[in-house]
Amino acid sequence: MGVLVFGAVIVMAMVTRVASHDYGDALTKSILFFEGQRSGKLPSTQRMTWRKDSGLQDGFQIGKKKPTSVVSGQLVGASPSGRPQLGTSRTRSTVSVFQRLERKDPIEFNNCRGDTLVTDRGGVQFFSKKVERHQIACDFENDWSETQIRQPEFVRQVGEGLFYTLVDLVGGYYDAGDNVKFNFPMAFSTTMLAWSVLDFGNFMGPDLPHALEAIQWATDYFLKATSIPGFVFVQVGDPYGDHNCWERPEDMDTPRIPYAASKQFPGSEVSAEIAAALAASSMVFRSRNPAYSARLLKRATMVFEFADANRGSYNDTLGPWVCPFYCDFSGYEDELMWGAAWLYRATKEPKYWSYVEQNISDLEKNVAKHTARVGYGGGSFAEFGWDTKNAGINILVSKLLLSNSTSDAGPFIPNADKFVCSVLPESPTVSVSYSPGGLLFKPGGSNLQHTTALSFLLLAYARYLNQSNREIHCGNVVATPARLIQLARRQVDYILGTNPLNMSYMVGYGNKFPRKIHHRGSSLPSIDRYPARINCQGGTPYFQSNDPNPNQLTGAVVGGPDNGDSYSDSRADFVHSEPTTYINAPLVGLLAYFRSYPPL
Ligand SMILES: [Ca+2]
Repeated sequence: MGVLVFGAVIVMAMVTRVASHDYGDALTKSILFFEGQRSGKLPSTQRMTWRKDSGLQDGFQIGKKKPTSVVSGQLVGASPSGRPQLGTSRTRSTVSVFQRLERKDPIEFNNCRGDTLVTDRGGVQFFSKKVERHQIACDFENDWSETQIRQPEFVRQVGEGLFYTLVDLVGGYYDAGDNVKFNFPMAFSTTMLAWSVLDFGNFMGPDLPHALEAIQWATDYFLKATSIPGFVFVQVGDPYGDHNCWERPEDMDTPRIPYAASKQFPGSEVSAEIAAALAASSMVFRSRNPAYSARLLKRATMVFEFADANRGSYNDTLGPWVCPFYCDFSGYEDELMWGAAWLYRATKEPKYWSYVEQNISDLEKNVAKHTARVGYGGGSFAEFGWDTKNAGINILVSKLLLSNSTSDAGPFIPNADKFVCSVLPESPTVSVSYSPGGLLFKPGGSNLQHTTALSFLLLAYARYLNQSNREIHCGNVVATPARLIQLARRQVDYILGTNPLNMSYMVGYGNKFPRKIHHRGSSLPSIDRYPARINCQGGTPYFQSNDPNPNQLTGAVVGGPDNGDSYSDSRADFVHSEPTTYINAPLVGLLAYFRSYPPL
């Protein structure tokens, strides 16, 4: 009898294992993906070995180095002649929104040592008449940790917001299937990786060290991007030049223009998001590497102060260089609050709590104002992504409030509850949609970014609610923490293959997954296989090929199926077939939790 019961238990356990996904395998792969997106000098520990060093001159040289002794100079920051077109579609495009000035001849200037430097041709196509010779100094080791930020004399502005400098911007991540380093979504992805480790790091097992590496790969870069007082580098690479080529990152010869926010040309959203990433990451490293953690936190406070004191959107100061690529449609106020909320969590300093408390009432108003300009509206309670942080702010602050049982909770917990009620399919106030197969959908491209980000918030909030024995009422519908977790798991399972097509949307997970993802490095032969250079147009046949990508970008999660659960696996269909760091970053936390809590 005892043997029979034991046998039955084994059979049941086997059935459960077969029905469940291998979340541990998916977790490993979801983190491995970030190695495929690395820019810079790859370490000896690199596991995705078909990728090689790239962008090693970022910040030092605009384009391909000329075969002379002349060193290339730098162009940093730009104020476009035209206003950004906020009505532009949110999908990414290669259509220029303003007239560029073609300039083929080099521009000369002097560096601090008196050397004459010259830019490569084409590196400054948009300021042909405004450039003048000037002197720059060499003090780039200065750190924001100095008590007083002095006006930097070593980065001088000329013309329409044009700066020259030499600064190390090697490292960081390519955001998606191209080779531009967009710091705004990179910072959001970093914040979400850090939140994943803070809440779910205990469930990551042997993958935790890799998750920490993934975070540090970004924070090392952000320390460089904020190393000059009064400047925050927001992007490296001319997006038009980059998107017009289909090149491996290792072969890049498009203009690697660094763009910066400054006092005169603010970029509060990207600066505040970098501050959030640094603050959240400082908590991750607090016990593991106290000195590094302290450095991150100190920089976070300085960068936040810069973002708040010099308010403005990089949409307006960098215009067509950031829009329509990563245009901050929702305004910068949400990033300032998000940054302050993370700084409060990291420092416990009352001034950050006051900032959050005092500005929360304006947040919804501000977002409504900005979103009205671009034609998408509605409540912002269900908005969470690289553009809009509202739902994330409310959930993050609710954790602090629920654990401290503070008397004056403000609107945060009601707002967080509204978020849940806007996502739950059975809620009378649901504002997202679901495909027939059960996948969460929101308007815009790259849908799985919404699915993973909102599912992360559901899971995080469910655990905070559990700790305080709360449940949510959406009209007459009761939402328990268990229901929130169930919905989050349903979304993760869909991504991993529990869907009408029975296909995984994570490359390398399961047997059926996207083979022709929109990703330059993955779709071109690797350097190992084809060492000769493939130039800008040389990649076109690979882009147009019907063959599967030769290099597997393991762990990459693509934009996903359409709202009818169909997927065409087309390289050209970037809305559905392109992976991004901000799809994966929240998924890391989700997979870690489900790895430890498989379905009962
Ligand atoms: Ca925003």
